[in-house]
Amino acid sequence: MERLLDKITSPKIVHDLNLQELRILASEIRELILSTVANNGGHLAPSLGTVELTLALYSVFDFDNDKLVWDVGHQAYTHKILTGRKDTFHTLRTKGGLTGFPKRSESKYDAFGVGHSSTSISAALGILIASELEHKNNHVIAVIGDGALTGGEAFEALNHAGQLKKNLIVILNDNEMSIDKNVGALSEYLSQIRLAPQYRRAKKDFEDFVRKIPIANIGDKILSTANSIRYGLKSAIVPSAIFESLGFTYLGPVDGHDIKAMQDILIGVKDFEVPVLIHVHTTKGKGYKPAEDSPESFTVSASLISSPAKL
Ligand SMILES: Cc1ncc(C[n+]2csc(CCOP(=O)(O)OP(=O)(O)O)c2C)c(N)n1
Repeated sequence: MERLLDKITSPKIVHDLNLQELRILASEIRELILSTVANNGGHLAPSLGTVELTLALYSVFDFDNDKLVWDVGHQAYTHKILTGRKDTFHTLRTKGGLTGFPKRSESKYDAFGVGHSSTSISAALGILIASELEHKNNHVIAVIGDGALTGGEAFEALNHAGQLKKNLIVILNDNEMSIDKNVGALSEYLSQIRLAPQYRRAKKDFEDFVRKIPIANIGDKILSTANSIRYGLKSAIVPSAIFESLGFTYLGPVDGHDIKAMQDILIGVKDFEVPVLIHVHTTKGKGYKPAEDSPESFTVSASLISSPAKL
């Protein structure tokens, strides 16, 4: 039976796929990544985590004009597969074959050569400024992991972008992991943001409950007291503070395996006139249980040859 993947002879074809087809394509891509890494080794968990994110990006943007910049680059296997390299993907990381990272001489879709972490926002901003000087009307997107975001160069670029007020789109691929579990103040901050939707739900449940208290106005009085407490609580877990202070519009967190949710946000930010940061929450190793359970073992270059039965 012909796979959907066989029809992807150009990234533009992704535009014509409906949601169900995109989900089928996601599982075909996962199979290709797994079978290739089983033979050649590679960075499995980071790339399994970005399959849906990459498909959402390719379904919304036109990367013949728009530019996509990956950080570190070890999560870009789906990007390679969609951009004319699916038939040579079996040569990944072999002599004369495809490289494990985006490389400009390998494809016009590899906007920036990577390997070094924390460079994507800076590179994307440079590309955006250059595009404007050339009067090109294209979108520029940086995808950066929560680990790479802790690098100083990433903050220099956020600082610069916030001041320039251009439509730079930064996607924070937050899987709570660097090579191992992420640590530090920024990591703690991001986990507070991820908790924020639960906080919002809890707040609504509380308000509904109090309003149902039958004595006239008592419910409202409790609510106004609760509101002052809530503002204190909110400043402790307000989702967007750091990024908004740097001049970015913050959106999220969004489920990075929900293609539709990401498409909706990406379409929405296309014509923003300010930089935007979309916080995407993903599972490292998604779809391959051993990699989900111990993503650190599959973040560094790993071969599955020793455990083919798991495939
Ligand atoms: C300057 C630099 N330091 C260290 C590394 C090694 N390194 C490769 S991947 C990685 C973790 C990146 O974590 P994250 O950005 O969260 O991406 P994830 O693997 O979780 O998708 C690190 C530190 C590197 N590539 N460059």
